[in-house]
Amino acid sequence: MQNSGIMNFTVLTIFPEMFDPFWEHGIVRRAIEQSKIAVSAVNIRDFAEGKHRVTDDRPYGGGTGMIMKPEPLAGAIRDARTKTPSSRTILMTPQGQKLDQHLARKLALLPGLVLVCGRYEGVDERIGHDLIDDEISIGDYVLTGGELPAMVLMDSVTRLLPGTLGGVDASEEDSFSDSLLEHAYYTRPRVFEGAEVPDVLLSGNHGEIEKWRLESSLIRTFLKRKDLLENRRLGKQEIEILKKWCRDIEKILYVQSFHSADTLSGNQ
Ligand code: 4HQ
Repeated sequence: MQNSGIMNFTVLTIFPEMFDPFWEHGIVRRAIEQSKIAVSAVNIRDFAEGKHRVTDDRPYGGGTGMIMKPEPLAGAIRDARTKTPSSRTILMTPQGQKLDQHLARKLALLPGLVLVCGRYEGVDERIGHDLIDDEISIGDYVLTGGELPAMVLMDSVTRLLPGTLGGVDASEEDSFSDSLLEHAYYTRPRVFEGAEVPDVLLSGNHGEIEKWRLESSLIRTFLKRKDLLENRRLGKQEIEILKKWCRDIEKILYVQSFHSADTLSGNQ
């Protein structure tokens, strides 16, 4: 299912140094060290002409703000594509397809990504015509550049590559964590400021622990993100748990129904 080769990330940006701390920490750093990913941040300015190597210019038609000139970007994209011909070129923009776990999983199957990071008001429209394969957004808010979106994308993709999460099997991801919220987690101490860890987690009964975790995931998703449940194909066990809640709630309401005569007569 997964691509067994190395994932190649090439970022095109006028601020390549922004990526150094990202490459140098945590799971991304380890993925580079273990050759699960290869990374490079290329300065678009290196492809700009003239003494001042200008990458931006004023918009035709007037108005405030600056636009990224097409020639340096085109040069940078063509150079990156020549070096990694099987890569897909993605422009980070609020106009793109919204990044979610499903899209991250599809991207993790590709051999390489060239991520184009705009600055200023955006890039010249003509860049999109044949130099960009896809446009991706990380959400409906406006940032000052595509660098943080590119890091978000690479981070979400890197942790999906086989062997990058250290011990955790990436296929565990596929089963349900994409459309249910995580269950509650606890670590030592057993009692923290008077609050105890649920007994079942100390029981050593792995079947019961798995059941508790699924129920914890379901209740958290139900309370905080109903939309995720509504868009989900529920599993057999999940349906059983939801039905149990329904029965429990109906029992509570059934008992209440005996009080209704009192309530109607004004006797709360
Ligand atoms: N940008 N998701 C780059 C974003 C953005 C987003 C604004 C992209 C500025 C120049 N990119 N332009 N949200 O806000 O991807």
